Amino acid sequence: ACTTGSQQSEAANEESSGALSTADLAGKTIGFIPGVNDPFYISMQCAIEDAAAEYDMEVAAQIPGQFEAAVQTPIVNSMVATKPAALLIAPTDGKALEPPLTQAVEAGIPVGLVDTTLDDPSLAFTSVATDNEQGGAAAADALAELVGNEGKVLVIAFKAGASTSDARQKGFEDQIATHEGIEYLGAQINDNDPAKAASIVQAALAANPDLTGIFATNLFAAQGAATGLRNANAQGTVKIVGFDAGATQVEQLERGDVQALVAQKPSDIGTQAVEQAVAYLTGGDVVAEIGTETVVLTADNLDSMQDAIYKESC
Ligand code: T6T
Repeated sequence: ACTTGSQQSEAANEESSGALSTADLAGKTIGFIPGVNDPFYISMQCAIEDAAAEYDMEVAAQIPGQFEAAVQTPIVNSMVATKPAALLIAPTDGKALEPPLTQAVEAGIPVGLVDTTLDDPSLAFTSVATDNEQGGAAAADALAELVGNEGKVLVIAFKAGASTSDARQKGFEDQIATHEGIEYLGAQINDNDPAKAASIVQAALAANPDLTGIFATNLFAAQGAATGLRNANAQGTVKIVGFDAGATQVEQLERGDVQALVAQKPSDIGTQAVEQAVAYLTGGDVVAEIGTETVVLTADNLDSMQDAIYKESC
């Protein structure tokens, strides 16, 4: 038989790297471990399942009950024991998840990072995420405009140590510093708990009657911040820019309790991560880092942006 040089080297490559053909992927499993059960990760999982189905692959999802490294770590360990062909995970802490994920890689399971990342992401074959710093900066500009460039503003950071929370906060802080009329009160952490975000907001408002704006760094922070303002009867007076676009947040936007939402594209993250996993497993070209877009939703553009709202189920 007559093979070309490049065909020969592809065949040799396959043997040495153990790469599969796309037909070999059928019946294999992609493990998925999101940060927690919420509409952002539900939307991502739906896209992962659709993309995996293109290759007749299965998806096994194990969902932490809380956005917590201590809850997620044993889930990683039990997922590793099932030996999926690849693992896609949103690590809830940039440091704490490194040891269990290193063990996964050592057990021969390729790891792709989705949404959040590690302080050192080099163990992963790909990292697919929103540009969270840029999203935080966009939130700062939107909030500055909403408050007419004056008064005090506050950040609700959903979780210290989670890359997305830290990057959104940093992007916001760097950018708000360029708006001279605004006094930045700093960030307070709500541990992904909407009730805690509500009480942070009520206490901040009591201490600072001239509070004009809040940046809430994720879905639960924004939901809780809006509830807090409503409890204090300050909805609409103090402006909120939130991250994410779950159904409850969108209702709050429609009601005027929230003025803008930075919506991520969780489906794009999921689809691209599966494409990279397939490339990795089949010996194709893998992209180490992929950034996905955000869009800003307001009451004015909401009608034309319905596709940006996250799913509650597939
Ligand atoms: O904001 C998203 C995600 O990007 C973040 O890492 C964790 O919180 C969400 O899932 C929203 O609840």
